[in-house]
Amino acid sequence: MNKIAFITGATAGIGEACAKKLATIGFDLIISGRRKEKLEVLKAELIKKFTIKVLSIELDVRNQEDVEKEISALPSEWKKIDLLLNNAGLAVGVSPVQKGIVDDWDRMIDTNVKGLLYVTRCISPLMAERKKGLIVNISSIAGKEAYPGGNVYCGTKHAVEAITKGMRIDLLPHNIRVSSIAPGMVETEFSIVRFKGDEDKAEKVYEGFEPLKAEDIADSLLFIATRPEHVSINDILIMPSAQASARDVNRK
Ligand code: NDP
Ligand code: 8X3
Repeated sequence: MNKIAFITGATAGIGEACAKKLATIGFDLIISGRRKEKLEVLKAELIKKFTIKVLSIELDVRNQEDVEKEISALPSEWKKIDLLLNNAGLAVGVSPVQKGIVDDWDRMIDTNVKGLLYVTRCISPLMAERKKGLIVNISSIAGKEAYPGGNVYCGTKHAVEAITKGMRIDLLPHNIRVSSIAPGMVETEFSIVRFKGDEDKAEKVYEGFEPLKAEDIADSLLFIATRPEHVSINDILIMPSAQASARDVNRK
């Protein structure tokens, strides 16, 4: 077996780009997400292009029982996970807090915070047993700043930042490196999801400037994953050149 990476949210955007990038350096991949058809399409593409093994797991990270069941049911050779990419996540809505939709809040907290924890709880002991591993959490500029209507999404990503720091301390004796990548605006399905399928609203987010591409984030992951074992890249903040902060975007 090659090195193995487990990716959450590999059906689109950053997760999909990271799967493709890790394939170029010979990782065998466990790709997961809720949309089974998308996983199968990606798996077929990866197997066709690269000489790697790919396992796809239909998984909603919010379901703690399923997360535990699926990871403990992995064949033993697939349990030797070298890299966990905690990427699955979403923003839902931009309502100010006084008009917030509780179901949207729950989806964000359950996915971005609790889902990340459920997966980490199952995979980090496997890494600890082998005394090696790398965990990369996808944070956001929203984990460093707050912006209007960002309230709960920013809260979840601030939580990811704090959890990343805590994980790094707890996993230190087990020789497990923990990194975070915090992107500014990346054009993916993110805004379509945030605006609940309203593609016009989603397009406007990226109007008048060049946003990051999912591949740019995959390049950051590649850099982290290819450092020698004595080097830990703790934190990458990566922004479009036209974006100086969560709110400052130079639109033409
Ligand atoms: P996309 O919407 O393109 O992709 C999100 C991925 O997360 C999909 O594969 C989706 O798969 C998966 N996902 C969502 N909910 C769940 C769930 N409950 N269980 C399992 N998988 C889930 O967005 P991005 O690629 O942009 O987002 C990836 C990460 O990057 C997120 O954590 C996001 O917060 C973060 N980020 C994004 C930025 C951006 O501007 N795009 C900037 C900063 C951070 P499926 O629907 O099949 O389950
Ligand atoms: C996604 C980027 O600016 O919408 O995390 O919060 S932003």
